[in-house]
Amino acid sequence: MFMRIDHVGIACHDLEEKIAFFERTFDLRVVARETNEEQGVKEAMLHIADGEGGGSYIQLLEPLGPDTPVGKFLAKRGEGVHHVAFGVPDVAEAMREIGGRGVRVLDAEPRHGTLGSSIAFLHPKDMGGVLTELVQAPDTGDAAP
Ligand code: CMX
Ligand code: CO
Repeated sequence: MFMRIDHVGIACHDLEEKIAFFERTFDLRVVARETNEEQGVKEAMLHIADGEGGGSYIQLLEPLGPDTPVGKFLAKRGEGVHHVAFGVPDVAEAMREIGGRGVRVLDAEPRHGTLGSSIAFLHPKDMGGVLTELVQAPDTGDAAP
């Protein structure tokens, strides 16, 4: 079901400062910057590698306000790893299958993620304390295998 690690999401107070740190320290490159009002974040994706099912990234997240998932996380825990995101071939199917195994799926329907992806979250309390995201890469128009 999980094809790869799509990204690791890291919560930070200052997106530009954290981007500069990752660029100069790890030679990573920003491939997308977006504001996602629905998720309450300003974010950047830094490219790590390409694989068969799609790329893998570090996602840096700055909250749009204190009353957002990342804003609340920062207030409670400070900066650090916020979630792990797995690439799946079909997010709606993965939500159904995993939900049917007793894990709370936080989204009723897939939502819009970075770079045209479709995403959904699994409750950290049902995932060993790790907020977990499912990511279906955007349809590139290529024939599905
Ligand atoms: N990782 C692990 N545990 C987390 C967590 C996280 N990121 N966020 C919250 N928790 C824990 C809290 O520590 C708390 O545990 P305790 O009760 O033991 O203290 C519990 O979950 C409830 O936390 P809360 O602060 O009361 O927060 P809420 O219940 O209001 O919300 C969550 C938690 C996971 C349901 C909410 O953050 C959510 O819906 N997240 C999904 C959306 C999201 O995170 N979007 C931003 C990223 C967007 C992207 O990747 O594109
Ligand atoms: Co994410």
